[in-house]
Amino acid sequence: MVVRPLQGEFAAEVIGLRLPVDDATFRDVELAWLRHPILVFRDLQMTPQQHIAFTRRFGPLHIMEPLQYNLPGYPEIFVVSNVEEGGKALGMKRAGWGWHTDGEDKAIPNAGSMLYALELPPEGGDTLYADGYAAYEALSADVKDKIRGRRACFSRIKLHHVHYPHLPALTEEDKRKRPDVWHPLERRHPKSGRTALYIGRWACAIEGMPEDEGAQLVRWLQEFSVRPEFVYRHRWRLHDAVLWDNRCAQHCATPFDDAKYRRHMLRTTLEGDAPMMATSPARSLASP
Ligand SMILES: O=C(O)CCC(=O)C(=O)O
Ligand SMILES: [Fe+2]
Repeated sequence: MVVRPLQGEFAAEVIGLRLPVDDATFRDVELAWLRHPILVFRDLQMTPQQHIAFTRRFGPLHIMEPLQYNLPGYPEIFVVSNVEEGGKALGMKRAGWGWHTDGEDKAIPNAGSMLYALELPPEGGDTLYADGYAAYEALSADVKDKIRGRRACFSRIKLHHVHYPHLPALTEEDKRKRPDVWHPLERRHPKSGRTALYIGRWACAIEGMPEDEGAQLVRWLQEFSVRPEFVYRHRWRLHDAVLWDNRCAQHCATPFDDAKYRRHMLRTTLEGDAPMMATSPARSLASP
């Protein structure tokens, strides 16, 4: 197995990994992921069982709900796909067409996700990743002062119709299951100990700030965090699997002609921890 940088420290590719991996190899992968939040495994041959077993070594898996988009027989695998068979969608269409981190709208967001490419369109459908560590470091002292110790509100209820206009509106029960959540804007990564700017498309307000001012600062942070200098564009090759760290990186799927081409991807999702405020006393930093 060889690890080669793709863009600074942020993204790297792993060549020659064969599953299953032994403990020593897995430890190398884990260390590589801590250093490179976006890890691209090239030419990975894996069955759904192997995908699940490999991801589970990083921690407990999350089962996406409702189960309608999961691979039959494999609830741990979420299908991102525009493919239909017999008039039935095999997965979620247009998932993640907008900057976000997975699970940012939940009290316990997901630590990481691993997306595997099984069918790709000839053009479009790249995935963009934005480096939250680099964005945080690049903030001016003035903006850092403004967000220090503050949390942002992430609201599925307020923004569902904005981000998912093609999906049915939330029912009262959905809303009860997805109440607004508040997360620190300066987020300490539990393993690296580094601070990332934590923002995404479900953010809408900042605690302790008048509504207008908070909404304006959220928009400014959303735009700042995805400036081109922080972004890695992943151009998928067949059988790439990308493991990304939702605690310090946003991602965004880009459009493709989904009336004409097929794009079929399988994703496993890691459970996470409640985001930690960077200004809170450092906990002992566990090594991975
Ligand atoms: O399809 C993609 O490129 C990414 C979709 C997404 O946001 C996800 O799978 O979490
Ligand atoms: Fe996503």
